[in-house]
Amino acid sequence: MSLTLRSLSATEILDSRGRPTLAVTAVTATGAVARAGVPSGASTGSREAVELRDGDPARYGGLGVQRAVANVKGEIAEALLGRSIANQEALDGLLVDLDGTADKSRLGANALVGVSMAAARAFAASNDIDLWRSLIPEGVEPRLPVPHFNVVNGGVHAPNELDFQEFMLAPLGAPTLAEAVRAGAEVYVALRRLLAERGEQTGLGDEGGFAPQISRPEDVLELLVAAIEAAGYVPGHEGIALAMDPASSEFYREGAYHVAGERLSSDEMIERYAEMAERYPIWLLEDGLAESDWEGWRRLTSRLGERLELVGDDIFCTNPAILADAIATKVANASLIKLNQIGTVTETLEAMRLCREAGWSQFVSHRSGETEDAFIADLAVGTGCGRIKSGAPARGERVAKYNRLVEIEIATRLAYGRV
Ligand code: 2PG
Ligand code: MG
Repeated sequence: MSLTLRSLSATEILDSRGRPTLAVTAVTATGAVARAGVPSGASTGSREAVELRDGDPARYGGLGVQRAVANVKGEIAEALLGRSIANQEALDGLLVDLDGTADKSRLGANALVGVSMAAARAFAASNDIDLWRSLIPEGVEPRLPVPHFNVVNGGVHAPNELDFQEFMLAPLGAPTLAEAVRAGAEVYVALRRLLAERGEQTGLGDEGGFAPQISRPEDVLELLVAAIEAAGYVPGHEGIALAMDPASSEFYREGAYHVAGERLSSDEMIERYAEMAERYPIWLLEDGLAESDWEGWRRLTSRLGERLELVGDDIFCTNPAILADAIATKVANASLIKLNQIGTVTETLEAMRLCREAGWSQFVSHRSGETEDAFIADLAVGTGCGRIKSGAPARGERVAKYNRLVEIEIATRLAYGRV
């Protein structure tokens, strides 16, 4: 009785880009109240579960989510009220069946993921435990993840000439999560100073990183190494390493990668990454190649897989079926993990399980459009995956996740670091 759902509601709220998204509230029969905010991406994979948007040009340029809100309050609530939330798998299975489409386009993946997250949180709340504790898979040690601070933004996240979307600081050598956060924040400040000294713009992109008018990725990497040193840290695996998400599907056209005015084949792009990894302390590369370039990905993995974490985002879309294929054919060695790409907590955990069992890393991620919801911090801790990205160490919706991790560290003294 206590773990049944008494009410389920949703409202249209704003995300960090000023676009509408959903907040879903679940209340249990015992009165536990849980809320979830739904994130939204800009550089989306073509096989992501579908966000339901109203398409009414008179409201928010067609981006309203009133239909998704109505689906939560109507059809979904009708199906779920009075049901137990003790079994997340069963509940998510119900949501998937109710939607009935392969891409969750009927009720909307934004509606489904909000309900799934709120239900998971309501379950933890009604058991009086932290969310991360109720997300621990069998046999897994929870752990505080290495935060990846996105401090330079380009691609579709910023109006500059930089083709690569994200340049991240990864404090692999920090002794604790709190020290990792401090390192990220101090380098961020040093970077702003360096940019200003060089006459570069210090305006921000969608994820809170700076968006200077620099086009060559190597020039950004150079700048980051200088900023790390200027802040008194050591660049490298023992100190602060670098990570990139070029989000290369966005600059892959007619079979070629278009970077800073150059036109590169898959193999040329791979060699360019190899050179960058040689010259700079890069440890992780996400979406180095496009989602449609599976052959290129395989060659990238055989060329650099020993040396770099090669993370697939747009190419896998946190989709267990796609990941099963990819694992079998050694397309990468790691996967990005985004709840709203697949649409339920259960399927997200399933994608992570497949990766874990195959020896692939899992990199838990925010979206470029975010809310203050810090669900992903708990997800990364509970699953012990060792890696998270939530944008810059600045802006409320980004730091909400890092602050939540610090709070968990203080309360638990869990181990920090990648596994
Ligand atoms: C990405 C994400 C998050 P978006 O490409 O990894 O950083 O961007 O949410 O726009 O897909
Ligand atoms: Mg990405």
